[in-house]
Amino acid sequence: MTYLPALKDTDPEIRDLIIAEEKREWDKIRLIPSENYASTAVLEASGSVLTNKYSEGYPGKRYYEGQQITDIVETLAIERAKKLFGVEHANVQPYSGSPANMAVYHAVLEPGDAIMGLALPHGGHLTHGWKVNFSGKLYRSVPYELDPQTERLNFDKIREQALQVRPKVIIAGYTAYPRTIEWEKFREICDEVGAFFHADTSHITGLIVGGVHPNPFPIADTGITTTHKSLRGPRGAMILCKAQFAEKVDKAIMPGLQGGPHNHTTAAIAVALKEATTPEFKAYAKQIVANAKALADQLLTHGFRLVSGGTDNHLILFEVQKSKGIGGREAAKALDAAGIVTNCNTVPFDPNPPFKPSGVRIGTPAITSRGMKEPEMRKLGDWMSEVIEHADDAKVLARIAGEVRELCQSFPCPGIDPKHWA
Ligand code: DSN
Repeated sequence: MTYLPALKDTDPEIRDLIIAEEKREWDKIRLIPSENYASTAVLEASGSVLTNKYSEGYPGKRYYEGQQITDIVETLAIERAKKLFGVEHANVQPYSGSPANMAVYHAVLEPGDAIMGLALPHGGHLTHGWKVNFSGKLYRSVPYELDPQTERLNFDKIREQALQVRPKVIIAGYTAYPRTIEWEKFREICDEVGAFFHADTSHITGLIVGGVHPNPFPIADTGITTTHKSLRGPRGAMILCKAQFAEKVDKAIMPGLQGGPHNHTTAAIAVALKEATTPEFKAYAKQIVANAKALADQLLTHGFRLVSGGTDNHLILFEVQKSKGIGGREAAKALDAAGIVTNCNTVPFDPNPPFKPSGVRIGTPAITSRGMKEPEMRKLGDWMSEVIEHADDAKVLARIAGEVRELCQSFPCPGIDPKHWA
């Protein structure tokens, strides 16, 4: 039977590109820590007719008629999110993580209020107050930094800064921090200075619901998560918060910031949340961390300098400029040529700018979804070392790309079936 038959008729160019992307995702080892493989069930919901319906408002309180089905879909997603996180309120409508953060700030802040998030070059996010982002322009952002010695959060320093700045909100949750986040320490500081506590768990949500990282709820006042990273759902986001913020948060999303929710995404989020309650998902979350530790150990044996010395979660950040004599961007390009997909990244106190950083960021959510385990991590560490040592040698890179492709054939990707390509 023909794969994607309607597309074959209507737009064979796009069909070919979708198949080419499926092949790329199948043949390469994908280590970008914010990426994953959505399941076939998530893809089916995401590609459904729910995309046809407008639903401004919330279940039971919509502006358009015809919500008999969408109300049930959204309620299912909300109830599953509340139960999984143990949180009083969930809004599943944000289009992605950035608008989710924006909506929370709209809900609890006024323009000019002081906010404290981790500085972007230390592993924060653009929307946590970075100067070129709306969050750094609209609010008085005073970012905190990591400790220069340990490259970890230094709660004495964060407390000292918070006592001076008196922020209205403190934000925790990161894009390049390989260590466990101690939510309760942020709570103590927030209580002392009278700040709201906002948690952005986007990267580690799969680990939290899988039971291998502490849950910020109900410690945090508000939180957001994207749904497509370690949670393995569709591209989207949710806001999770205490009941006292529910009305303000809902109003900030609609009508404050967005129009109609993407119902096909809401359905796919509901599916991902259901998948995340299974024993298989718990085992998956545990293996993500075990794989990251095994890969970190192997990189250490090859003399890599890992930021903070290792990892507790899904993510590893390593320095290459000083320790290996190659820029982060050049290293990431060489790895990609060898079939290992990563991204260059700043390291804390990086002397170089974000577009030419000194480090490389990797993570294990996607390769763990393929069933790779510790033996594959050791092989991967060896390959990565060889690539970095021979980054200019096209023959070495091509040979490793072939070996990577061969290994990948034994580890199927959720949501992709090579039989379709015949
Ligand atoms: N772009 C995401 C990441 O790669 O971490 C953060 O939004």
